[in-house]
Amino acid sequence: MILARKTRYIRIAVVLFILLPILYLLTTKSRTVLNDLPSAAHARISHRETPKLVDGLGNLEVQNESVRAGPGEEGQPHHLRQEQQNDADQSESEYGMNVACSDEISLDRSVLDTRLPECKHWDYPLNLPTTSVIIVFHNEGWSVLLRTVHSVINRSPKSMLKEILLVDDFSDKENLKGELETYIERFNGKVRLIRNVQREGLIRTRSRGAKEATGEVIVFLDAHCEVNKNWLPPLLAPIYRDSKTMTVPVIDGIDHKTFEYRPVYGDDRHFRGIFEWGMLYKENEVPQRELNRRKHNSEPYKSPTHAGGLFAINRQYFLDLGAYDAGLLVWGGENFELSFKIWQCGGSIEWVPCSRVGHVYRSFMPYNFGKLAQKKKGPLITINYKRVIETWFDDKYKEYFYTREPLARFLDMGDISDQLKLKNKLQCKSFQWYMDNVAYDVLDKYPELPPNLHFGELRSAAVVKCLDTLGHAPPSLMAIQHCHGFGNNQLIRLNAKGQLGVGERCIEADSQGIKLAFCRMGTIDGPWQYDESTHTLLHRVHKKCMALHPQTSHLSLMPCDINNTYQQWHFKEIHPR
Ligand code: UD2
Ligand code: MN
Repeated sequence: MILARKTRYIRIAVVLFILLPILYLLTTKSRTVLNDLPSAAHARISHRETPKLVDGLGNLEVQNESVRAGPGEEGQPHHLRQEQQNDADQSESEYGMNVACSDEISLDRSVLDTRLPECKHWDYPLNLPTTSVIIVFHNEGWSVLLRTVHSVINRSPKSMLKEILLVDDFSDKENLKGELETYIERFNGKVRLIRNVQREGLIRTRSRGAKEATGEVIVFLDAHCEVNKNWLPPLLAPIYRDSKTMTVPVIDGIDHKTFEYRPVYGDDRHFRGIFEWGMLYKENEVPQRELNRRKHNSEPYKSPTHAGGLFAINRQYFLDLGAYDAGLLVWGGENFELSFKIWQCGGSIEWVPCSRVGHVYRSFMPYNFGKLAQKKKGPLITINYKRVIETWFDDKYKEYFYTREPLARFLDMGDISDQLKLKNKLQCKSFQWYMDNVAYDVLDKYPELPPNLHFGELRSAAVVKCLDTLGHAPPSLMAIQHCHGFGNNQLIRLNAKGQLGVGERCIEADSQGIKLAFCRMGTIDGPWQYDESTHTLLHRVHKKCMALHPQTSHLSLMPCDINNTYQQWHFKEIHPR
């Protein structure tokens, strides 16, 4: 009897011994904070399992994040006092953003959670790959750069964040020199700093960062970002399942004057990266065909390209792709190079709605391109585009680029034989394959371009002056100016379907005069007809001709008079200088 009771006690003790730790684990799970995850050994979710949408909160959601008070918390705008206006103006002209405002906001401020509500309910694998976050910078504002660092430290799971690698692209601001080394000591080695010994530009600097990084995955961020809640696991999960997938967070806006953190899209619509034929980056609503492939609205979707700055990729895969083409200089086009390379050579790009990162879009570019640009003839960004399209486009598509950017034909792009060798070695697919299978929405928005009949300056026969946009944004009146021969705002194109334009903009006419306008989406034609013998420009709809007012220099449509020199125009081809 006594013995029986004793064994019952032992049994109860054994059951409790087993049950209590389980109970403990279950209750503490809801207290898990992002920075304090169970180690991989305890992970319930296996290696390459697909993330699951769960009823409760997802396994990596932070609960009860402490609420702080102070300027800019929750991503609210911060307004400086009237007497600080000078500091604000000064820093805006130095950095293209109000660093004086940023200086008053905590480096650890909270941001608005801009994710779809569903995003909180994903269970991600707990043993995702280790990550190096690479931040390249050139003369960035101190508090802006460091808030980027702090936000990554604060909002990334410790077990996944191997390091933050800061790569200084030869900044010359004093505080970014010795002081920065001292500051990052507080992160006990988690934040590493390396410096270029000469200016390399952001593209080469990123490639260097990738080589120096030690994480399995690398994530690039601009030096003026703030990552949002639980931003990292959703970026890593698709890469863990397929190391040839590159992932891109959705980029929210941080106001360059007030540092307000704003969601980029108000509702749950999704956009993806495309381009027009002059290689301007564009975003387009994700086609239904792509949306339908997914089960949940917060799941990643495929995208032809990306804006450039913010993305995650398996480090070895990036290096196997040759990192960025080392012939691309300073800024621009590297986003396309990497995108075409990935897609055409067997990888894929996914945008991840549940990963949000804020980025400060500056009012202007505060740095110049340094010595790297001086060595080059012609605009450096167009040279970059030319390298990219000459490597990755098929001939038919190259023509669209040269039709939109006629001067690019004459630019020296340097040697691309290494790029072509790589393309061959990796047995990459054609651009036509990419257009048919990946970027199938590009031609809907930007149809194939008819060839140009003329491009160059459009000179008046009456005065030695040229049509000029004055750099104004459309809609705006066109003007007449001294001909400078550099193209730019005076580079006018007329295509075989009567479209007169400057760059991606169109020249139209109404009762106010001759105007620069947005070309209607998807249109490649226009109302103009140039008469090669009389040199008049007829507007076929209004049945009048482009005319210059002899006294006011105003441009408008007038009843055609072929003998009036103020209605006669000559295209003069120009070559880049
Ligand atoms: C966009 C991208 C940017 C890059 C660029 C095209 C986003 C949000 N931003 O322009 O990442 O892809 O397009 O190349 O998608 N920097 C250097 N050395 C330089 C110049 C810049 O290290 O010579 C740094 C700079 O401090 C910043 C980063 O590179 O951290 C990107 O430069 P940006 O912010 O001027 O480029 P952005 O956002 O206008
Ligand atoms: Mn930027």
